[in-house]
Amino acid sequence: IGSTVLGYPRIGPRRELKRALEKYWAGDIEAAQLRQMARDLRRDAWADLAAAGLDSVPSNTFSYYDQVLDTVQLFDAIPQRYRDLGLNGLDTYFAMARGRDTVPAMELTKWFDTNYHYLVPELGPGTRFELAGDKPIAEYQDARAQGVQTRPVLLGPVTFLLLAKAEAGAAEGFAPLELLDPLLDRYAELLTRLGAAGAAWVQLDEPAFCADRTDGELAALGRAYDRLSRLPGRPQLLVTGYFGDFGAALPVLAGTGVEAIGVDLVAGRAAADRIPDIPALRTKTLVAGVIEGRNIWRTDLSAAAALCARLKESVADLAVSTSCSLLHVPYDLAAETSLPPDVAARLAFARQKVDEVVLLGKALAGDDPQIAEQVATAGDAVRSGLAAARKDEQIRARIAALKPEHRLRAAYAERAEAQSARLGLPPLATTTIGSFPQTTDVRKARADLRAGRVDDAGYAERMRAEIERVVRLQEEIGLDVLVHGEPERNDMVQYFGELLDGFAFTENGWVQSYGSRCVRPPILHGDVSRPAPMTVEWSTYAQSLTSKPVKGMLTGPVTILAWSFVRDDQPLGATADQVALALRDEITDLEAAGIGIIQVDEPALRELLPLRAEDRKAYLDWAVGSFRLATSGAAPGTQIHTHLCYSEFGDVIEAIHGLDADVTTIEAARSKMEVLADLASIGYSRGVGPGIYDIHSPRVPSTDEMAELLTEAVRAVPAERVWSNPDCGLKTRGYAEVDPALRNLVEATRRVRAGL
Ligand code: THG
Ligand code: ZN
Repeated sequence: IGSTVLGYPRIGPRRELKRALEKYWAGDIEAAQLRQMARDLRRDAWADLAAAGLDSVPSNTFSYYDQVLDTVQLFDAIPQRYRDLGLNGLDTYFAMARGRDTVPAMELTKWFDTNYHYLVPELGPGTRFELAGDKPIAEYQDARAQGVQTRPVLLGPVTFLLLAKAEAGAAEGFAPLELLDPLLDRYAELLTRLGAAGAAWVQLDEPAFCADRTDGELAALGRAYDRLSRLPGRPQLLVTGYFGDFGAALPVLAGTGVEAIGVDLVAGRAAADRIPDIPALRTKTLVAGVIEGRNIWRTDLSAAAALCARLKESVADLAVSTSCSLLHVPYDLAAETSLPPDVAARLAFARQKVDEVVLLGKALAGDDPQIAEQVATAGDAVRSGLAAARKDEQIRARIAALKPEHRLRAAYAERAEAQSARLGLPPLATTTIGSFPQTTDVRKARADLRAGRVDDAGYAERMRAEIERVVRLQEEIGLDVLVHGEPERNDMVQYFGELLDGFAFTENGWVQSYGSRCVRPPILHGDVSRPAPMTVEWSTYAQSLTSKPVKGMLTGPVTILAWSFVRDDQPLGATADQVALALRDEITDLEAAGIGIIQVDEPALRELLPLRAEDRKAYLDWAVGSFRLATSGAAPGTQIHTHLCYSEFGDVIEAIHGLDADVTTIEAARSKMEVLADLASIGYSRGVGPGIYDIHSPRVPSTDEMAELLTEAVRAVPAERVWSNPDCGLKTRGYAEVDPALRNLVEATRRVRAGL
């Protein structure tokens, strides 16, 4: 295999695929034009990777939406409700991804601990897999016609089944893994066809095995690859595990007939020490993932070369690779023109990581002194770049002086009394999560500021007008706790990053989040501090307009880290504490300006939870600790809220209690208030706002429906502690939906209140 990468970005260096997809969905271009655009993007990527000097170029890493959804379609595991639409293949695919008419989309969820989201396959005892498509074969052939011999990448069969859920109505106890044998029949068919088409290698991704797995699941992995490796006429097989330590999967795979195993030696560094102790690996190729695939720092190539040289002794052959697919980093540093030079000098995006892999591969293949020199220079550059990183002695001194009481508020009973006296809110107080719809006007005002078409004063004027409109609307609707609506914010992390020292921003550093949607994560490159208040002006303006309490809105330290590219030269917890101190100062300023309720959002708390249980306590300790550091400076009479979303919270329910917020609002509308029982089971005794209106759908919920959910909530939790709110921010919705939905919410609350 030599030198390779496990995957490459596909949205297009200038988000060409995003634009083409959105045009196609809007009916502005034909399918043929979309396909042409996609083909051009794939061809450009192959040509680039081959020209860069990779020994093995991956293919089938392109997707119109998601690689898991591709696998659903490839093996014809399309849920019946989408077949019934009677659409062609491409439109059936998009119907599964986005919904169509009255048929909602398939469930979207986090891809392991990344900010990428995949569509969850739905399988049942009656699912019949067929090799219905030829995408991997067609892409292989297309690359070959272009003169590039590629290695098709497939989602592995066991991970595919482990990521799937049982379809609605499947027999109790049915687990998708029961379908392994029939699925392997189809993988065998596909591998045979790829072999016949000329593919020398195929990559099968099994990242599910970097999380804890049962003995039965490990046995299934062994059985799967034992079987596939016995297939006559097949290509050679590379099986990869990433986002952590491949753990027990490593000896299991080494015991099968696969030729190569790819390990993540960045997130799963500890695996390196066990490799020499696995005798069966001596006959295998180790694809050493030493170039980090999900962060953007240059690699210390001297250290990586030393590690590879050592591991080479224990295996038949060693190939150099990225730790995971490069899908999770932006395309090309060369597209950036405004990064501070000292920060840019420390960075490697996807294209630069390819160069690192190639150089390292050459260094390991021979003893060219010039190559060795380049590797040594790269290592020196990383070390001197780190030495020159932004340092803030003041913030370091504050961190060093922290004591346990800095993470401790007054007792909840005392706080509850002080807050109730100050705020005087009714039971089932109504509020929203913070953002209001981002109108074209608001977006245009921000764009005008960026382009210099409006000055700071003119911009502030437009923002104040919007805030006033949103405050008046909330008063008229009759909400109890108001928000300013966040018109000034692009993204809830980017906004704060732009106002803090220690962050840098890209112009084109887009990373796919799901489908056509991308994020542009800020780069947290040095010590973090807050040069000036960040939100006080907007919140106090809103408060000046009304006698109702206005909630201040901040993003918590864990979420700021989760949605940024973060320095890797100190523990995440140390960086989180620096961010927390900046937020703590912001809260002090908001309090001084008269804001009595402050929400610190942590939607990504669950996202960074380590894949392996043994690592979770350490994570939750620093995550909860940083949130408490941010919020514990608040006076007892200041009500701290937090908001969580995007996931199942069962695994972190105790940590939610540990945050010690006065009120937690949480996604619950879709899960029918189940989260309340979870909270009750651990003795959660603070305020809770179980979202009673699912904002992820354009549907306007009726008063009856919301009253029913609220009634259910007050059955589980005393009414004085229950809040009435939507389940997430409203920025992705339009007023046509938000206006009636909030009116229904207020009406439903009045009704339930009256019956208390
Ligand atoms: N911010 C960040 N990460 C996130 C979310 C977020 N990860 C989880 C979740 N929310 C992902 N959801 C989205 C939702 C919408 C968009 C991206 C991720 C989105 N992006 C715009 C696009 O692609 O057109 C670009 C936004 C922009 O112009 O800045 O709509 O909220 N960091
Ligand atoms: Zn939310």
